[in-house]
Amino acid sequence: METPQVKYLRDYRPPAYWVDTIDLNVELKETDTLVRSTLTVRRNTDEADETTPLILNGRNMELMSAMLDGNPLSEDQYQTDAEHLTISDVPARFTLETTVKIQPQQNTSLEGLYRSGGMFCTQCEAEGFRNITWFPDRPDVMARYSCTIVADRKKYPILLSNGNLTDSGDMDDGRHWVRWEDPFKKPCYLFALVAGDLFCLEDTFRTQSGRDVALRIFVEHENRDKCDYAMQSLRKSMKWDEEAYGREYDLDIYMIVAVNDFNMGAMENKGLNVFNSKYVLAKPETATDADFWNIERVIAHEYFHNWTGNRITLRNWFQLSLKEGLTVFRDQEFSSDMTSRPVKRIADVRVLRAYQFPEDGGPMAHPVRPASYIKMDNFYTVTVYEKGAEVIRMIHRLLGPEGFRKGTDLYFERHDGQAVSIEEFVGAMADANGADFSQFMRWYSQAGTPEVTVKRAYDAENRTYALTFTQKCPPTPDMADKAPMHIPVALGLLGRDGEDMPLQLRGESEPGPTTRVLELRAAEETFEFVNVPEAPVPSILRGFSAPVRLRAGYTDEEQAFLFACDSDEFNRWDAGQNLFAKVMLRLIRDIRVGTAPDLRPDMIESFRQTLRNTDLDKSFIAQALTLPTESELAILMSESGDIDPDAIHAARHFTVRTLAQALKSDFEQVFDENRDAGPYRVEPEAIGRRSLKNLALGYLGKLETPAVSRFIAAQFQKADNMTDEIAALSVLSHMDCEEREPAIARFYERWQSDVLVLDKWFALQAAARLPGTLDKVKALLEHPDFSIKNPNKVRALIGAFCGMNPWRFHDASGAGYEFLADRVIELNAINPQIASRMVAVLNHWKKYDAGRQALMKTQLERIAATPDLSENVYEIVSKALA
Ligand code: B3K
Ligand code: ZN
Repeated sequence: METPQVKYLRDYRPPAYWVDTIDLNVELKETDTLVRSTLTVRRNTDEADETTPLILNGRNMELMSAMLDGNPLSEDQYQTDAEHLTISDVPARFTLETTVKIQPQQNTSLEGLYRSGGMFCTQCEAEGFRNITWFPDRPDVMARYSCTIVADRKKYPILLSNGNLTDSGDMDDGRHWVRWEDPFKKPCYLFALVAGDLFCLEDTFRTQSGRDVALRIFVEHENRDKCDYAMQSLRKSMKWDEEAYGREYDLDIYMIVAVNDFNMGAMENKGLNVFNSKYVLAKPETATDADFWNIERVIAHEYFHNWTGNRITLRNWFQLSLKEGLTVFRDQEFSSDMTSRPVKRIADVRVLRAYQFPEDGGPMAHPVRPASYIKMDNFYTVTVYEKGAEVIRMIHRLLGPEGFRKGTDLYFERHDGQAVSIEEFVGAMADANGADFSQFMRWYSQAGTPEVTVKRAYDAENRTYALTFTQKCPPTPDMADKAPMHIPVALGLLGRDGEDMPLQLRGESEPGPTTRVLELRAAEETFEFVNVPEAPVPSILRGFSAPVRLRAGYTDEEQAFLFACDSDEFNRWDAGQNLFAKVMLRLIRDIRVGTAPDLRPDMIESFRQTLRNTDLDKSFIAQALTLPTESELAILMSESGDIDPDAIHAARHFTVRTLAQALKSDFEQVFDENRDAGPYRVEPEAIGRRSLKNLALGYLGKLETPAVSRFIAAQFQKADNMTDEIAALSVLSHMDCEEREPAIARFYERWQSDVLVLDKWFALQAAARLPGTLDKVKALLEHPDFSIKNPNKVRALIGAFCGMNPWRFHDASGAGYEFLADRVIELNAINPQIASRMVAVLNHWKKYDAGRQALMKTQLERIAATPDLSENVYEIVSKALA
């Protein structure tokens, strides 16, 4: 294998040739699909002259013919290699027509044109269009598209592409054709094509200016009863973007197609989104509250891309966060408005800390705008997406909602129809507000999670309170020394009565609001408050105002106090999590030295008070009483030594079980009080009740008595919705009881024809804490409903075992590691994107004890030595081993 080439941001040059229009003619067949493409090409005279060749990208295709301005190119007029078509002598303007033969039926990478079940579909982002035809496959080449699709009428009655349907007709050989024209210029990664026999749910949306847009959701016929929620979510998203950002939809038709085989969540192709069916299909019997919430979120995300990503797109792939960070921020705000703001914030920060912080501290650490990559697909990361959204959130916090809106208005006005970079976005924010973001830009270029330490000093005599902040960002593989960041810290001060104090900074004539945003810019800075009547407890980083690690030096008592009364719900939750984490880290220490673990009565009491607090939102209580997971504890443990998965599991298990024993009757009562009275509804109040009820069930399950397992099995039997059904079954799945196997079997019997529900069935068995789980997972690989070619199945079975079951995966024998490496090697040949996602679990191997390190390293080396290793896997593994 040749050493893969690294691409650098600093090497970016605009294209030598523009493509103004592309007309595609795609003849779909079971074998040998033909793609004819006609490009109108124009030299970019700023970059190129008559000596500059035209270089197009392409792979896995057979060139049948090429014509320049209508004249066939002879073989000496062009060269091809595995990835390029080079034409040396071209005029300043010309048309180029190429015809290629491709094999979508053999495409298991699910990039470019491929088959999913009985249909054809495409995925072009990031660089899949080059699997369809010869083209300058880069986002700064924006062209007008037209596309004629020809296919068998019976098998593929529905033929879709971007834009508007302008013509169609029948052929006398049983085929038909449809022509689509997209009036908006776009980069090729937004091209899409779908062909199949699909059911269509139709609706319309009237925009704020009074235009009617046809909304169509296409699914396999058997799923016709599972599209309503997705449609409702789409309508809500369209309305929200008009209200929150003044953004209206621009085409007369918006289409969503659900496919079963899909590498990620969904894709925002212009006017024709293609979705993983998991984020479209739902009804109460088959989808959980979390599924409904995710559908609404992903539908919104892809819709919002129409302005942030499609109309204004990326100059190059390094700018990915320009569309992804911004669009994630937008979908987070949308979800907050649709559900509960604090609960949504808690859920988002949980993800950030559990996945992004470790990424920032590991071998794949990269800035929100990466400076280099080997394979772009490896950079669709939590850093680019979630940390990118945090960076936008900080801009929003610094400017306030109105200033932020002024900034987005200017951004849309200035750059509509362009391919731009992050500077243009931040520049519009700065210009619209007269703000200075020059230091702030370091968030885009410095990787690593900054650590903010706080020292506090109360002066009783002068009634002043000083907070001294120091910040430092740990070195990452790409950069040793980091400059200080511009960090907004939202802060409140609580008096002994638990109330917020009015805040008056030195130099101010009167107190301001009870939450203030302090802006850190230097490595060390002190802020002094005056007229502070008593020593306060500070509530720092309210709402998680910056993606940093906070070291506030709280005592247990202070944390318990904040957990009981902070008016900022995020910090209230966070105080509880920190307290529980600290308690469990101490238990881990005790367990490792052989001291009998013990849980302090005040911790149990503080837990009980929150459980029974009727003033709090139930979803919030459920979040507050979900203890940090084993993975979260592993991250914390790694800050001061090697991760010990056995001790972590033992400590957490002990904590949950002790709480369950001490609060058994409270949990039983909470369970009873929160049963659903009426039919299932997807509404915040009902979701809150279910989450609290199922939280109680989870704790009760840890009692592991025959009475409890009978009770849980009965809940499983009785459940009339998937949220309750799967909650009960997953509690049972961890229990060594006689009800377990029959329940798992019954679930299969009931749902064997629903592929999405079966994903849950696979995942739950893979996540079971029981011994023998790895053998079960291996056996399930052979199950007729499992397929290694289907990414959802891979994530459900292999992903759940390796990612959600850390205790069993990190078994000291190394069997889990060997299992993962076998699967990665197998997937490498089938679907490199999924293989590289899976192998990333091993990125943190250096954080474990010497024994496990050696075992993981052996497997990484074995993967690295695999013949025909894809660039995707190579990049992850070589960085992990470096
Ligand atoms: N833009 C797509 C992700 C494409 C991933 C390509 N490997 C989904 C999204 O973020 O909306
Ligand atoms: Zn996106």
